[in-house]
Amino acid sequence: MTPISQQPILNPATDSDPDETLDWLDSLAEVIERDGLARSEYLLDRLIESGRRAGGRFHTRHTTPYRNTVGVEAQPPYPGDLDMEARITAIHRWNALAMVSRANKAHAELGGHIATYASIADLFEVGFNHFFRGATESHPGDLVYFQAHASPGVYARAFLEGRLSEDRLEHFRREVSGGIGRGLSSYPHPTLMPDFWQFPTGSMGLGLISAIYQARFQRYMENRGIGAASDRRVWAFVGDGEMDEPESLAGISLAAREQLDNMVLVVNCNLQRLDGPVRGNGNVVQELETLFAGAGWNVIKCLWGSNWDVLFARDREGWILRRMAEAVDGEFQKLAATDGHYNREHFFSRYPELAALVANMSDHDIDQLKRGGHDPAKIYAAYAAAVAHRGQPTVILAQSTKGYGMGASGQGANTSHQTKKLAREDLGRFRERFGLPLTDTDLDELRYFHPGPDSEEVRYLQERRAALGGYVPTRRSTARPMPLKQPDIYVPFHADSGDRSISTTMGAVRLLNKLMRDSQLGPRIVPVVADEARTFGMQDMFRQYGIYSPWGQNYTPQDSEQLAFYREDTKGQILEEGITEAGSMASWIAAGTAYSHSDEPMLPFYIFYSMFGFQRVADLIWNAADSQARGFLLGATAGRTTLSGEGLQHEDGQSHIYAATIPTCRAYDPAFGYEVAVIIEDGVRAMMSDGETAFYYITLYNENYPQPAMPVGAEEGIRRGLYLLSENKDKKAPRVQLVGSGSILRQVQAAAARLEADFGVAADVWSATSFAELRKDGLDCDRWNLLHPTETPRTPWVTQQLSSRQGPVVAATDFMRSYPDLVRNWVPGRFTVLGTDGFGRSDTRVALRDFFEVDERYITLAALQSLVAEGSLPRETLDGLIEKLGIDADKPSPLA
Ligand SMILES: Cc1ncc(C[n+]2csc(CCOP(=O)(O)OP(=O)(O)O)c2C)c(N)n1
Ligand SMILES: [Mg+2]
Repeated sequence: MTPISQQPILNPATDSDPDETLDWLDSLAEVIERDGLARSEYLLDRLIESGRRAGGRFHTRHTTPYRNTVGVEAQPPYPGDLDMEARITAIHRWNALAMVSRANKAHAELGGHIATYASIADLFEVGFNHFFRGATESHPGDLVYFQAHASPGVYARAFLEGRLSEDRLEHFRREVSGGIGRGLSSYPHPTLMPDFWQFPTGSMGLGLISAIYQARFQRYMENRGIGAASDRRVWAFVGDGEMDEPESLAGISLAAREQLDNMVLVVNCNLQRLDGPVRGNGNVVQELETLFAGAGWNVIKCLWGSNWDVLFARDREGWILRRMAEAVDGEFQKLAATDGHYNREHFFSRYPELAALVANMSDHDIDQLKRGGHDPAKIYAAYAAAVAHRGQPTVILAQSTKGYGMGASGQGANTSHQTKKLAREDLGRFRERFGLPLTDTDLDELRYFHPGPDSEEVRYLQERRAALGGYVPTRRSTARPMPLKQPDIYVPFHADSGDRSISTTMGAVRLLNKLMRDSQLGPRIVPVVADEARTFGMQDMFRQYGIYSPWGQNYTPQDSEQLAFYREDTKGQILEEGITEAGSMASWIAAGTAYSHSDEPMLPFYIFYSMFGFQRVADLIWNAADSQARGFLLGATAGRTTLSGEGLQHEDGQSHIYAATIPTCRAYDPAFGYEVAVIIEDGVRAMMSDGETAFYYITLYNENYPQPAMPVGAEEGIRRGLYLLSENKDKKAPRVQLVGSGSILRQVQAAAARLEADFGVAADVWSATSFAELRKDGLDCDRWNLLHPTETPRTPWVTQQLSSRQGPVVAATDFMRSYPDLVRNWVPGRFTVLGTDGFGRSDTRVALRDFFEVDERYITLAALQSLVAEGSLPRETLDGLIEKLGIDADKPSPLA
């Protein structure tokens, strides 16, 4: 007979024959008893299979009971000195707590977190002592994505390792006042601690998606034969609350599909987030198990510590699991926040049989019952099972207690996330609980504790790290320079296109093709697309370079007869990510930082609909910048009026505004193919040869027009953001300076022609390849001038260029007016800006440019108005002008 406690609750309303149900259950119980669980699982699988053949759905649930996946019998012996490791972890716990508390004592505004590291300390430490491999000559080392706000614990460890001095701990979250480079960043930031942190994880959700695409990128490199193959692993530590971020889940099916068994994800299931429980009325562990198992991951639950083992062993009837299945996380949290007595009364006393199980235990014993995430033996068993597993990525759902050891000051409390100090009596209990050799004064003064480099603890920790290859995290901050010699590649793109009309997108794709054929640079290029390669005319690359797939191509593609067929290949170079801009960015980051994590400089080109770049994944781009990723982002089909037929959702007039917010982004809005070529050549030089920390964003258009030849000497201006494209030689005529960017530059040229022909006005035409670069230069000069008031002032490039010219300035672009407005401070004289503010809509280019008031007529109008305002033309010029230009002055405004 099945023990009553393990029987499902039979509901007569849904069970038409409870006796028959019990017969089946008894049979199953018998098989389990006689032949074991494996046999019973096998039989059930066969039953389900045959039921499905008969037409039944038989959806199986992806959950297992609320207990450890690795049973006691399968648990390997612990390879380390548990006692020693407990002492070391206790010291980290103390120093992390002291660091946050001291910082906040001195400056209450500084912030920091104690409770998160308190919950994840053991999960980190087992990794540090037994799993995370550092980079050596013979092994590239593992890649560890640390839960961001557990950073104090990682600093505390580095303090014991002798990598961070006490002075640096004192400057936690004070990265400026102590001198640049002396402080410790709040969260992992490669930009702020370039020799330490490898991966920024502080924006919740981005850590996991980045880690998954990193694991996939490692496979990609290996399959393409770049770098030596290795068993390097990617570890990611995330919070359970963080799993609600869409990006956290965005990569999980890819990881399973590509069988990324080089990936171990540890979810720190402390059941709490910032405000309260993650799933008060549910079970986050069970929910995540369903999601991950359903996606095809190997799921390992690490829920209970070793002192539960005897209870489970005694509980032959299964009362504990029954009780656990009833408890929701809100209750588990309360149990974590309370003492042994409360746990006895509220958890164990629900059933007499359950209460009997703990009858011989004192309240103190019950209080000592640990969760799996706080028991190194259980954690080790889970990690060992994870790294031994083949064919699937592994997720470890580790149950822990938020604010573990913080007592009434924060253990399991809804307020624990933001707690920055412990009450004095809780400090005392903390000392006792973790056996810390601290005096009362140490506690009162929150003194850091270092047992000394020759102490047993530090020697042990150093030996472990030495055995595992060195310190983690450690970041390689400089790239192996790639000496590139390929100017010939770019030169043909400086010529005109003759009679052919082509778009800048086409030009850029052609150039990319050429670069990929270069023997040095070619193999380093990683083209990334999110299901838009055909949109940008890249389909030929499918056959030539192949689409990466770890499976090669196990089918005959539909278009196999065609020249440019859809070719998948294990050595494929193109990352065709499908419709996931977030995934594509994560791939781009992995490739763009390969110079650091893999000592292999790679150059990713991610080409996308410009609207679905910054607008969609700006935070990942910010993360890329922090990661010091290098590469090209190509925002194609740019421009509010140039993409024309697509409308409000697709027509981008704002990405350059976003781009200008990123300090290391060099963003360009070129009009012509040669400008694209000069910018890409500059980017390749800067990022691959000179190791500059920057990435390039280039907007590309789909409007076809004849591409002119590059004016002699234009390169510097193209790179700096502005150059003179054409000059009107008429010295006597009233003069105006017309500036344009992207596809609207051609409207500017048309306006110049009309001004000359119809109004006798001389217009000089400028191409503004980057208002953002001009602005940086302007800000830089202003700053220098402000700080050096007695020295000869510096003049920004835009001022230098325009101040030698006469006449008011009019600028027009296919982006919002705030884009050219970026340079307003430094434009001498009257400056009028035309742009495409407002929601996009679909129509022809001609109609849209009229609607947004950026076609040549409006530019002409603005130029003439400026000249009249300056007195260079008579007032009468304006009479009848609107009608003459065919403009409807009372048309609806595009602004609203
Ligand atoms: C995108 C984003 N949103 C919000 C935050 C602020 N935040 C930091 S930690 C945190 C709670 C995290 O809870 P959980 O993931 O469960 O981690 P725990 O501290 O419980 O281990 C929040 C809301 C953030 N850092 N990033
Ligand atoms: Mg949490």
